[in-house]
Amino acid sequence: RVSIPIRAGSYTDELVQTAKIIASPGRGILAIDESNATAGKRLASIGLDNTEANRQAYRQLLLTTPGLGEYISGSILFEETLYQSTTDGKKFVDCMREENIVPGIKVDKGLVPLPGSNNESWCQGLDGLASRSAEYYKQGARFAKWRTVVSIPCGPSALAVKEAAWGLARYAAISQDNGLVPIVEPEILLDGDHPIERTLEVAEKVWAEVFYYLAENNVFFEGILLKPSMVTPGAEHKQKASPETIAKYTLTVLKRRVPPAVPGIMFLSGGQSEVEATLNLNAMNQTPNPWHVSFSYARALQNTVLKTWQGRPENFEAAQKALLVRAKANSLAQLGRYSADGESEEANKGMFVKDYSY
Ligand code: 5MM
Repeated sequence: RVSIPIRAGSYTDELVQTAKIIASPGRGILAIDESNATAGKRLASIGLDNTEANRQAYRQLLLTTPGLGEYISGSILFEETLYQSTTDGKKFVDCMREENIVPGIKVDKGLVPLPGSNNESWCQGLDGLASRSAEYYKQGARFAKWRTVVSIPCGPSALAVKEAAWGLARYAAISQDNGLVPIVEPEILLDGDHPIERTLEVAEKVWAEVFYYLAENNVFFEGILLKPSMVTPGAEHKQKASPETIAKYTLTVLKRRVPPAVPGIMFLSGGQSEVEATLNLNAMNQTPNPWHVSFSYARALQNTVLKTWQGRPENFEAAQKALLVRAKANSLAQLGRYSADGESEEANKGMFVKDYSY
């Protein structure tokens, strides 16, 4: 047995095991951890009020989709959802376990302005994180997520990058101490008119700092997962990049900065259309990678589901089918076998929102 030179607390084996299940072939993460404010925006887009009952109904639709576990290995929940049940009284976490889907939990407390920076933000949530994490573990969560953002047009300033990296590293150490595999998510926002080379440069800087502080905090690399944004030109750049170019630049950054001890890279979709996000992931899996390269999409898995559902009971099954279509497409992309032939017009619509830092 290889000795472990760094601290991983008493959960070492379990963390490795959890990360392996999540990073299993042909599967990825369904991110449904929208905070209540963000969930309200999604519900408003189909004319529904932001009530607990509507949030529960929507999450029930997603989490009770028959056969979902074939393509989805984990799902990130907002705290409210972790404690909720179906209308028949079955806990959501039990529905997930039956499909071999690992329950995850968003543990950050969201973004606030970072004083002293160039209009940038930082992520809150370290206070009380150890006790909250222990409680989430008892409720059935086995992995955690902390999303912070970095803005290219705002700099990024050295202060903002350092703060983002340090916060992620402290969170990761605390999560591992409490048996949760931390997903490390420094989202580099798509905003800006810069070329892809500039995104590459910023991503290299961000990941260098993140790994520096992860190591300084004795985080156990075999027991983490990453959630990077793909390396693309800024959303307002004059030229779009092909999936092959995005894959080339993204993998270049990762190969330069991420040790192969990390088991899985689970990309966010960041406002790309459903089809774009799937094509880009597929391009990344055309050649073998040192890690499992997969998805942890929110918008790129949910957009057509929401549009199909419209909050109407008669559309419930059709919406679940729409989720399976997206989940299967991304499963194929994880295996490098996806083709966009026959994709709907809705799935091709971009979802970019300027300054997505709330
Ligand atoms: C599901 O949204 C997550 C929580 O966002 P808020 O704190 O803004 O409510 C978010 O972290 C999400 O998991 C990632 O941004 C990835 O989502 P996309 O839509 O970029 O794939």
